[in-house]
Amino acid sequence: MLSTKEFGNQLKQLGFDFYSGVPCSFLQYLINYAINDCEYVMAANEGDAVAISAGASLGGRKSVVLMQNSGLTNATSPLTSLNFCFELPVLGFVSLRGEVGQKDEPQHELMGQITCEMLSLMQVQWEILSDNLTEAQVQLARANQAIENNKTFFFVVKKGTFAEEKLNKQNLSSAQNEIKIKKTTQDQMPIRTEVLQTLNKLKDEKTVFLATTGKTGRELFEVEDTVNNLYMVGSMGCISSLALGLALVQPSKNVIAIDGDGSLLMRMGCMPTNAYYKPKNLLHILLDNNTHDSTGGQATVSHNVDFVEVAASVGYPNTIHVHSLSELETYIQNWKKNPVMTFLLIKMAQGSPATLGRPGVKPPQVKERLMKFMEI
Ligand SMILES: Cc1ncc(C[n+]2csc(CCOP(=O)(O)OP(=O)(O)O)c2C)c(N)n1
Repeated sequence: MLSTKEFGNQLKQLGFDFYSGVPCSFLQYLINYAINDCEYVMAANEGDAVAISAGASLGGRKSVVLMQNSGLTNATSPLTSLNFCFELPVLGFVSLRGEVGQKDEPQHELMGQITCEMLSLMQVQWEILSDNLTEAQVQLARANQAIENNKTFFFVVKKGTFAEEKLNKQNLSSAQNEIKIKKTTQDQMPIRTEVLQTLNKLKDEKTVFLATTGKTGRELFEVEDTVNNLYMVGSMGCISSLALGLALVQPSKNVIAIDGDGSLLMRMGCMPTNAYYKPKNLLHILLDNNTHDSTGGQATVSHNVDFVEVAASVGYPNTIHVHSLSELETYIQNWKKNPVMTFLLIKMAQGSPATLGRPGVKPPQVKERLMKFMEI
């Protein structure tokens, strides 16, 4: 068995001290170590955990993600279209429930057979973690090398690998909404490009814009391609989790996540997590056009969702319905002066410029120049 403390300290010595994950009993003791001795973000699901860790990696931290192999299926979208695509590395630990030849529950049988194959298919380097500390240290050195070369690396963890590490009492803080401003008048209903033009005017030397999948990123690129922008081409639904990881590790930067209603609905479990950690330098803006506009304008169910109320009820400190572009500008300027984690909702009309291109700069370059902008 590995001494969890010694192994965790080895990880820490290599710089891995930021964790996000969802628990698995096989990883219980490593998670306990992370909660006790490191920064650990409790994600709602494994895909969010990967995106949160990727955000920390974008912010220059070596980050770890912990998950059960049943959750690897949830994490495939960010692993393949965020980490791979942007060369944003995370060090993963995935349990091997359902190991072939071992007795386990029926729901783990298939994942037990395909976990390693799935990692290989996703071009994630992986090794079965040894339960011998000397061997594990050698493996860690290889993993660290991969991370330093911007490649995600996963350890597959069998039952009984980690020795007991007690969980200290977790002191939970309570997330409380302070300001909630609901719709009070008609919405101006600008189109997306107009909203993005307004946001673009508000850029400065410490503000970064992370734009969700689809036309939001494409239009932001067209409005003006600048080094403070990231166009998250894939991993739909992960923008605010990516922003959370970044905001937590780069507290001196203003991090603005530009989300879409389809995207937020896809992974709404991120909202309580964002609210719980509530970095004051995180602004979550929702552009709600009640459609999947990027894929042809099919309706979403957002007309039935009171996002301002949802954000308030999960504990976003400020949550505001913005009726117009001028209100949007005012609230962002106020947030910059008095940062408090804020959710802004703006209702939008559907539609895009007739000739809309795609970002001409490749994701790894977008990442590199953004990191340079943040002086990482
Ligand atoms: C996991 C996943 N499912 C589906 C898609 C296809 N897709 C790309 S953008 C998009 C719509 C996004 O809708 P929304 O967030 O509301 O933004 P809008 O297009 O309205 O600006 C969809 C479904 C995808 N990229 N990834």
